[in-house]
Formats: sequence, structure tokens, C-alpha cells
Amino acid sequence: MREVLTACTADCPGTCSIIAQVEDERIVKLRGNPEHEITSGFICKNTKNYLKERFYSDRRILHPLKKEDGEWVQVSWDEALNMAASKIRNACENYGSQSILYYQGYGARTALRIINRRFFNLLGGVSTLYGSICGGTGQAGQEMDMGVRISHDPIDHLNSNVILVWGRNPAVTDIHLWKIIIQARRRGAKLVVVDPVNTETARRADIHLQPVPGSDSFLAIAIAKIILKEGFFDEEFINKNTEYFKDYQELLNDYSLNELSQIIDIPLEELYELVRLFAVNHPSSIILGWGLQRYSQGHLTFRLIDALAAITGNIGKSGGGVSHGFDEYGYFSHEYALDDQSPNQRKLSIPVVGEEILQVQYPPIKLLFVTAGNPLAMLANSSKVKKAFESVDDVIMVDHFLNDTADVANLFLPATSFLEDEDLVGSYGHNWISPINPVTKPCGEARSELQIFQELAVQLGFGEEMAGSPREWLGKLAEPIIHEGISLEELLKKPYRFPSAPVTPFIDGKFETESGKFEFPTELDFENLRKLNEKLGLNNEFNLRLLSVSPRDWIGSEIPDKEHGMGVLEVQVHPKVLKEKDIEDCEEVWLESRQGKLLVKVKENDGLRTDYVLTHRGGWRKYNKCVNILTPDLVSDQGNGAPYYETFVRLKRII
Ligand SMILES: Nc1nc2c(c(=O)[nH]1)N[C@H]1C(S)=C(S)[C@@H](COP(=O)(O)OP(=O)(O)OC[C@H]3O[C@@H](n4cnc5c(=O)[nH]c(N)nc54)[C@H](O)[C@@H]3O)O[C@H]1N2
Ligand SMILES: Nc1nc2c(c(=O)[nH]1)N[C@H]1C(S)=C(S)[C@@H](COP(=O)(O)OP(=O)(O)OC[C@H]3O[C@@H](n4cnc5c(=O)[nH]c(N)nc54)[C@H](O)[C@@H]3O)O[C@H]1N2
Ligand SMILES: [Mo]
Repeated sequence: MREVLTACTADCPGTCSIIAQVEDERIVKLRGNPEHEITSGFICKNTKNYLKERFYSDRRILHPLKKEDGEWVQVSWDEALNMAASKIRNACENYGSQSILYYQGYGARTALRIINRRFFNLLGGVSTLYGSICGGTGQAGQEMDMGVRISHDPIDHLNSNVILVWGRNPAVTDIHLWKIIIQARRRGAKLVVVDPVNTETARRADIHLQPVPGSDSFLAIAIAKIILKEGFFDEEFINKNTEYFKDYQELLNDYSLNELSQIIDIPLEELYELVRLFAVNHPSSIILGWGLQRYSQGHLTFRLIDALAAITGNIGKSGGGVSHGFDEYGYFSHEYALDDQSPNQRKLSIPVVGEEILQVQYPPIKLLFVTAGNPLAMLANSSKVKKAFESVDDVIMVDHFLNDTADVANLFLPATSFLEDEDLVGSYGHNWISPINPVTKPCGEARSELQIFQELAVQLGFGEEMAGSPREWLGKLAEPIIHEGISLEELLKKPYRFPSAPVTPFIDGKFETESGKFEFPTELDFENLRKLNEKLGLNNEFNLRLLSVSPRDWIGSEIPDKEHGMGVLEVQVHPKVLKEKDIEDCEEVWLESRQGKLLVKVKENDGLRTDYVLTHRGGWRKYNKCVNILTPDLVSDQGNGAPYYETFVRLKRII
């Protein structure tokens, strides 16, 4: 038996360093690498099951496929690459290179993916995406306050007396952060959770607040008012390190505590209890999640929560701060993508890319090149996305599975994975960079994305500019890390924490804003939001919000075999909602929004509120489990994010 060190590249903040065990050239087990301070020797059940469910699954595609009369047919790599190159050439010659849209999904965000961009830039510059369907809205809010979104080293939460987890479910979505939170609790820290849902994280909390979904800005205003009223603020920090405090204070005056308590549907006593914990027992840290910002004004929510840390002087202190995520591409050099050397680029907004594809002219989109993503299942208003993808001449995709997007593709190129590639990967949950090493030879005929783009470049006449082994490219991409004193050879042998990443950001009191200080928000325009919610149907027949959250049993839309095709999508609702509609527990009903309708099975859960329906995201269209049939395609007010939870639905009995 031999062991090889690699890292999980699933879309998850963990990015676990893992050890793969190989017997007779077959990988028999994946286990956590103990020599990683954060992921410290254990992995989630999805990675444990990766070999069976994905890597060696019968459904994994190991040969190139082309679509003929609606059916997939196996072809050789020569034929597949010839086809891809000629489709690319045709699009460039007939419509210009911008008629190609390169869609990079979130399925495997490793360093070498930067070189994919180089390919498209060398081609002459194509259409690419801007904005985010993941964390853009929250990030925008933090950038407005502090200039950058930067988080405390997860280990630093061990120094907190209070940990306030707001709109995040780490017990399910980030099990290593959860372990640290549990350790901090054992040391005496108190855990406060703000989530409309009784999540696994919330169930372990000392205090759990369940506000009306989408009302967190008002909750943060209420907390601030109490902090200021009770004198729990840090005057020195406010005077020395912040800007626009007076304007912010005036904003707070627009609402009375009683009004706020009604909007958020939480009694004032509970808010006082939270404040007495959070604002008194310094240091207190706040950990913000993704669910919280899937709203059109999520940036404001983030800003108003950041403000709570600022007024209590919890920023720039060990055990304090407002942490959200990390920039997984922040440690690599992007110079080699040649983004600034390709004059001919066009950007389309990812949250509404379906609409963009249907609308753009001069040139229209003719060819879509999708890698490691499943836009048909994961983008809002999935039916519009499908229509848009069907409207282009060609869709080429590089993946492991025939997901929903494959239904509209006409060429499928089978990719290798973190068990077959040589690469490096950063993380959006901590500051570590982990090596990816080939554990076995590629399965079947799978090829790495790098190899695919290199071979296409040869056919298209710029092979030399793409040439180079993975290791040669990694040596270039990792220059900023090498510059900090870690050689590439070392970096490929074990995970390293990026040396200059701070444990406690802003410890020097300097912020990357225009004023160099923490900047409070100076206006709150909730009018837009009110109008939007009305337009989308709130207050009339579609009066339940739809929350589609991250499931424990899979990542993104990477659904395990056994889940495929089983029954209909399950949704949870409070028993009162069922009673009102005369619907039985476990009954199959229609879940309808203005975008579409879906047959679902309702399960009652009296730990929920009565104003929303809860379900998981990631189900596939072809199994009638895609929640994005119901979500409207919108762009958040700031950050070009995707406000998936601005979705209003109703339940209807099947007559
Ligand atoms: N097992 C597993 N792990 C994952 C993923 C996965 O699919 N499966 N996905 C990964 C990805 S892509 C991401 S981005 C992260 C996301 O990580 P998290 O942010 O932890 O997870 P989410 O479930 O997306 O949303 C978090 C919580 O927000 C809550 N929420 C919704 N609306 C509101 C609101 O108005 N106010 C408040 N306070 N809370 C609200 C939801 O109830 C949910 O519990 O997880 C990553 N980890
Ligand atoms: N309704 C609703 N929709 C949402 C969300 C929500 O909360 N609610 N959350 C959003 C969020 S946070 C995110 S991040 C997005 C995710 O959206 P996507 O990135 O589109 O979705 P994934 O399912 O993660 O797609 C990953 C794909 O990459 C493939 N893949 C995995 N590894 C590799 C590899 O090594 N190489 C290649 N070539 N392919 C690989 C997988 O097989 C899979 O098909 O979805 C968003 N969509
Ligand atoms: Mo995400």
C-alpha cells in the first residue's frame, strides 16, 4: 500500500488536506491529513464517500462524448478536440471571439484554473463573467466598511468570549470551523446564533434568535440602539478608528425599538439578553454566512453587522472581528492569465447570465464553454437559463458527470480530479494552501483542464504560449508564496499557511478605505427593497419566502448516486402553515412562485417560523428537484450577487 498527499477541491471552505491510500493502483481510502492546523485529520462524509459516489462511480464519464440526434455518442479525443477547435474557430471567424462565453463554475477552484483564462485571452479575448452567485453581496458590504473582506484566522476564535454566528451553519457547511467553535465553547465561550431556521448549529447555541428572514438589517439596528443606549460602546475606538459615526447614529434614530422588534418579530428582552452577552464580554467575534447575503440588500445587512463590531471596539482585537470568508485565489499570481493584455473582452453578469445571453448583440453569444459548473441547476430562474443555453449554437462542457447542463451541451470533455492532477489550492475558509498530487493515473481517458486547453491551443495556433508542465505553471502562479520563502518543492510536499496572512486583521487600526478608517453606512434605502418584495409577490398570494440552503449530504449540485431520481423534492414548513391550507404532513403538493412550479413533498417542522418554506439547493431539473425553477433572476443592489432568497412562494393542493 502507498499513500499520497492531496487536497479536496470541492466547493467548501474546508479545502481539506487529505491522504489517499492506494492498493494495486486502486485508491481504497481517503483520510484527513493530521498535519494541517485547521482541517486537522478529519474529513466530511462527502469526501469520505467521494471514491464510491463520484470517483469510481459508474455514472462518471471517462470518454469524450458528442451529441448526435439528441443522444450522447462516444468519440475519440482527436475527434472531440477537432470538433471543439473548429467550433471555436468558426465562432471567432464568423462573429468575433466575444461570441464565446467562458463560464467557470465553482466546482474546483484550483491554481491552474488561472491558466484557463490565459487560453481565452490568447484566443483574442472572449466574454466572461462578473459578479458572483456565492459571496459577492456580503463581500461588497465589507469592502465598503473596511476596504477589504478579510477574516480572522479561524484559530483566533479560540480567544473569543462570545461567538456570534449570524446566517451561517458551520455544523453542516464548515465542519472544521465548527470544531473550533465547539472547542471555544468548552473553554467557556458563549455561542449565539442568528438564523430563522433551527439549524444544527443553532441547536447547540446558548442563545438562538430566529428573526423574520431578510430582516437582519433591522435586527442589527436594534442591537446597535441598545448598545448605545446602555453605554456598552467603545468611545475610544469610535473616535480614533472610525468615520461617519454621527451619520450612522442618525440613521438609527429613524426607528424605535418597538417598531424594530415588530419588524424582526423578536421580543426586546431577547435582544437585551444578546447585547448583555455580546457587548460586555469582550472579545466577541462575529462569523457571517452566505445565507445572510442572498438578499437584494445583503450588503447593508453586512455593513450594519460590521458596525456592531466597530461600536463595541471588537475590530482589530484578537478574539474579535467580523469574519466571513477568505480569497482562495488571493495567494496566486494572476499575471499569467493575461487579463490585461487582451483588449477584446466583454463581461456578462453571472446572476442574470441567462437574460444577458438572450439580450447581448454585436456579437451575440454563439458558443458556451463551461468548466466545473452546473449553471442549469444552480443559477436562478433555471428555465430562462435553459432557454438561453439552448439559443446558442454550441455548448462545450468539461466535467465528470452528465449534469443538467449536459442536457443542453453538444460536446462533453471528461476531466480529471484532485486524485489525478498536480495542482495547488487555496481556501475560502482559512489561510492555508494545499498541494494536489496525482494519486493514480487518470481514470479512463479523462484529461486535465490544463492539458485540454493546451491541446486546443496547439490546434488554434498558439500552442507555444500555453505550453508548460503543471509544475512549471505552478512555479509561476505560486510566485507570491515562493516570495514569502516557501519553495515550490516544499509547497508540493505539505500544506502551508500563507506566512503574511494576518491572524487578527486591522490590528494596527488601519483600514483600506478612502479615509483609512472603518466607515459606517451613511444612508439606508429600504424603499427599493420594499418595492422589490411587493413586485415579487410578498403580501399577497405568494406570501412565504423560499429558503434553499446548503445540505449536509452533498456539495453544490454534486448529488450522490443514491439520491438521484428518488421521490420528489422535500420541503419543510411549520405545521401551522399546513393547517391553514388544509395540507397533511408528507402530502405532495405544488410549490409555486411567479417563475414556475414544482411538485414537492411537505414535511412539518415546528422548529421553523411560519413565514417561509425551507428546502435544500442543488437538486437537478431532470429529476424534478431543481429549486431554481422557482427563484427569480435578480442582481443584488451591491456586489453583483445573486439574491436567491428574494423568492416568494405558495403551497397548493393537487386537486
Ligand atoms: N455539506 C455542504 N457544505 C457546503 C456546501 C454544500 O452544498 N454542502 N456548500 C458550500 C458553499 S458553496 C457555500 S457558499 C457555503 C455556505 O455556507 P453557509 O453560509 O453556512 O450555508 P447556507 O446553508 O448557504 O446558509 C447559512 C444559513 O443562512 C440562513 N439564512 C437564510 N436566510 C437568512 C436570514 O435572512 N437571516 C439569517 N440570519 N440567516 C438566514 C439559513 O437558514 C442557513 O442556515 O457552504 C459550503 N459548504
Ligand atoms: N437556489 C439556490 N441556488 C444557489 C445557491 C443557493 O443558496 N440557493 N447557492 C449558490 C452558491 S453559494 C454556489 S457556490 C453555486 C454553485 O454553483 P455551481 O458552481 O454551478 O455548482 P456546482 O454544483 O458546485 O457545480 C460543480 C460542477 O463541477 C464539477 N466538478 C467537480 N470537480 C471538478 C473538477 O475537478 N473538474 C471539472 N471540470 N469539474 C468538476 C461537478 O461535477 C459539478 O457538475 O450555486 C448557487 N446556487
Ligand atoms: Mo457558494
